[in-house]
Amino acid sequence: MPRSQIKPILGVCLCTLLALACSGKARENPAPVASTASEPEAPLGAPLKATLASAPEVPPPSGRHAPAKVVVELEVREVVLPIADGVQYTFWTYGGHVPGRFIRVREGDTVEFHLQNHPDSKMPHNIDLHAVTGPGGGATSTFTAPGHQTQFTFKALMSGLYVYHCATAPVGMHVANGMYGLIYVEPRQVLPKVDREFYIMQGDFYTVGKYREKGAQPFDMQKAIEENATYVVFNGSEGSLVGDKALHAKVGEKIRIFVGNGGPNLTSSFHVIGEIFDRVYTEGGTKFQENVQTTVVPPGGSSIVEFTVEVPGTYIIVDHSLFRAFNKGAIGMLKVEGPEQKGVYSGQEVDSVYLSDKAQTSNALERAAAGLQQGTLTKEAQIAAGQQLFLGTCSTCHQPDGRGLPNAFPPLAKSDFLMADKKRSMGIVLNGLKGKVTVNGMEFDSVMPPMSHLTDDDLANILTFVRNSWGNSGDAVSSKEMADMRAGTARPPGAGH
Ligand code: HEC
Ligand SMILES: [Cu+2]
Repeated sequence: MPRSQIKPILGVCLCTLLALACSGKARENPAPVASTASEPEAPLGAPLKATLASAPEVPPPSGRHAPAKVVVELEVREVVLPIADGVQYTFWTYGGHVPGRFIRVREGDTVEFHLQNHPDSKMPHNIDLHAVTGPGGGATSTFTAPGHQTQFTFKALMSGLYVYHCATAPVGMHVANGMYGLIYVEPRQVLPKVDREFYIMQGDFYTVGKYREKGAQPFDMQKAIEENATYVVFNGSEGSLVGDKALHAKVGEKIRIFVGNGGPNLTSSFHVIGEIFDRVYTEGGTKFQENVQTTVVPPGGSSIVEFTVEVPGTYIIVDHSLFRAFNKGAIGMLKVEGPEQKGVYSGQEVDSVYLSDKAQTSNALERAAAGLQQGTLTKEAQIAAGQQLFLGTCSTCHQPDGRGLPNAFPPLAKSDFLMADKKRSMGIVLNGLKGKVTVNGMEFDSVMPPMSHLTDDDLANILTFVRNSWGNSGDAVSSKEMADMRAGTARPPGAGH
């Protein structure tokens, strides 16, 4: 806040203190509040307990026309949760999930904040709320050891959508483990009512294993320092807003999304494919911009976007830095139901290939991952997982039915070339292929890019699927075989790993 506004408040506080000391009459004469307040200060009344919400839910509007005393209780928990199918990560959370619970108060409220650190925690934590005016945003008052709780009180002087986060050293690591959330301070003049409000917060994560490498994945400090994210996701995990967990709305409804970015490193280019934001309260502040395609949300920053859904269908929510969306997890979905609006949009439904394997929450992938971990992986489970992965990875070129496209992409269905040499096919997916090949009597002279960014088990599952579909029949390819192949061949220039 501008200095010029802080001073008068400090002045008022000082006067109040003096008045208290001299007359003891402060109770009957509540201090006139701050120059920022356009309404007269009403008595706060009995304290209210804040209702918090877990993403993608947002707590209901306060509905109040006067400030109140609001009590917020937030519990820090260190929990193991999936960050992707079959990949576990130890998140440090405000309330058990990433992002932290959504807090909603009103401008002028006095917030009594309680931070609890669960006894099972291994680390001390604190909280810095960007909505707080005061040193550390609360961090200096809330250093909380495991099994302890702390308390401080602040006045929500400024309306807006604010990030809160942990500020315990190493701060970057606490934030990288998921310690962030949003607090919305409603303006005195509330925003117009909408049909649905959602909470989406982006974050980047750094694991020792590569993207989708199965099992428990520890935090990688060096990757975090280099800002080389393994995952970039909405609401704490890949797939948190996809398939069964997609957001829902009806044609004609007005949607408001409270967007946050916990970072710690990457600035989000928040975009909803096929929509234009009617209004964007840039950086979560009071002014709005209209007719916006993509809004920038920096780490430790926010944005409030509003739009009306005119046409039914599935809208894909992305960070428009697209490799993050398609190769690191930053994809969500908004499913809109209702009558067609051919005048606005006539056309095909969303292309499932484009959505790739993210279109469904994938039990097949989970089952295969669990099987691999427990040593019980069957060929059938590999085929099921491989089918899903094939749709996301290979089918754009080789086609969903494996028949390829003449003169462009060779067939995998009944491919004599594929089935003649298992090892060669493993080498092709890992390292790509270029030059003349003859498949089923047809000649191809093109380039297939290396697929080495995929994990060994994903590649093994895909090949097992391909080698046992569309009339092909062969043995399974194991993740071990793929690993040996990877270790035994130099990566060509441009390949991922
Ligand atoms: C960007 C397009 C593209 C993608 C994606 C792609 N391929 Fe290919 N693939 C090709 C092309 C082109 C060739 C032929 C290369 C040549 O002419 O030398 C090929 C050749 C092959 C061959 C050998 C020829 C045959 O038909 O038997 C196999 C096996 C194969 N691809 C499997 C896969 C698998 C499995 C995936 C997914 C992991 C995949 N490809 C992804 C374009 C692609
Ligand atoms: Cu912390």
